[in-house]
Amino acid sequence: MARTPRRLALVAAAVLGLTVASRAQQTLVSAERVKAEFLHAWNAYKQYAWGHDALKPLSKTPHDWYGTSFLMTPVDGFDTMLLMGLDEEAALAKRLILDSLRFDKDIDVQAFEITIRLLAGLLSAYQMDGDGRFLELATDLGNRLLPIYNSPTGMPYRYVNLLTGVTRDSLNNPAEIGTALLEFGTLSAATGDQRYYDKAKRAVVELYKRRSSIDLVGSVINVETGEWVNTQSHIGGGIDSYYEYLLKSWLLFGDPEFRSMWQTSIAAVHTHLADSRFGRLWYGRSDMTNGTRSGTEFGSLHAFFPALLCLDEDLEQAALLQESCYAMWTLHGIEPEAIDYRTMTVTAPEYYLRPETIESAYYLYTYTGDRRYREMGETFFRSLVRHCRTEAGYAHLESVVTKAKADAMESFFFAETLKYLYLLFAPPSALPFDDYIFTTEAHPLRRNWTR
Ligand code: DMJ
Repeated sequence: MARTPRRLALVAAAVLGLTVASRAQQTLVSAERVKAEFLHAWNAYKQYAWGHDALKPLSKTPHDWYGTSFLMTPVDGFDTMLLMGLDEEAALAKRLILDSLRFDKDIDVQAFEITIRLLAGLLSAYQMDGDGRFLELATDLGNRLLPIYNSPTGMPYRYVNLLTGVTRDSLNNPAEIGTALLEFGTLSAATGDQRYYDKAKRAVVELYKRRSSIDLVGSVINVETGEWVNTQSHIGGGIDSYYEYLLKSWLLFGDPEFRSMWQTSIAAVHTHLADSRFGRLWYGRSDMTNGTRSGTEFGSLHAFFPALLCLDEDLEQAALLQESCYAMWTLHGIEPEAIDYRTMTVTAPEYYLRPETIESAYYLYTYTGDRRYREMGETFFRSLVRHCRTEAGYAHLESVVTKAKADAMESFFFAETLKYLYLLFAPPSALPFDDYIFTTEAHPLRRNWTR
């Protein structure tokens, strides 16, 4: 039969239809497969570490950060279960949390980690589930954390005793100082008590005021004297989420001071930290005082930045940087903790089941619809299954070069890594992106939310 143009068009349409259909199927399967892997890890936690902070997946033993449990894994993982439609598992986790989570303990905790994992987890649980007991727990925790802000500058101490309110550690970093307002501000919105918002905001403003003349911040500052102790500037661990919360605080609360602080800061980051000398776009290390380049290390924690650039609607830069992150991931088949981008060699070989590159692929896919980012997601998923899966959950890697495993499974694997991977493959209706702002631990907080 002759192939008329119309027929050719029909054949093409049929082939295209098949391709699209099989792609849709693949996509569905991938979302379901992520969910199955979540269950694999969660069931292992249930079997070997129920009621504890986390599971050590190789020894199949529980781990508690402070010798007593704050239920890190169930609290961090709860909203992921809801998003995945794992309602029975979510109900089990909820009962455990409401029956046994208590904060009146004579223990010094690291405020940053407790805020991003527990306070954020409880607040998103409250918003998504609606049970007021989540808010009671969040309020109790927020009150116990507040003494961290009682420093002469208003910038927080790193540790606080949950029972006595005694604080310690006056040397702090921008990430730990500036990553609380999404949580504390949401607590203010939920309780009507403005103190949480005001104290967390003041800490950020005080830090921002101490930026250098070229608008950069350093790595370590003394919260009692306000003096910088380390002037190295970068966007990696220890500074990363300070930038993240400048932009997200503007987007979540509409407070114009944050828009202005973000715009000034991101301009300086692009000017003094971006580095395209070695064939790709990277963000390196410079001295905050004069912008002198002092290092070419880029790590897994830097890889949140393409996501942030998407939120800033800088898609071109985001896409370029994501390609660099992908090159880092594929260097040894799974992402190292850090590389030197000048030589493309590994400087820190561990993989801690981190989410940041996956988070950025999810944002880029959401903003562009480009299949490239789902393909990246397939690589990430396959690497995780191949190198980190164990009989009892997923394990960190001691080295991405040797692939030797380490006996840990961080709660952010449940809160972030698997959530972003799932959302990358799930239909957009799984979580209407424009209605939420994700905290740094991937807990979705509702925009325009009122009690
Ligand atoms: C998480 O606890 C948070 O994303 C934090 O901001 C830094 N990174 C870890 C996961 O890698």
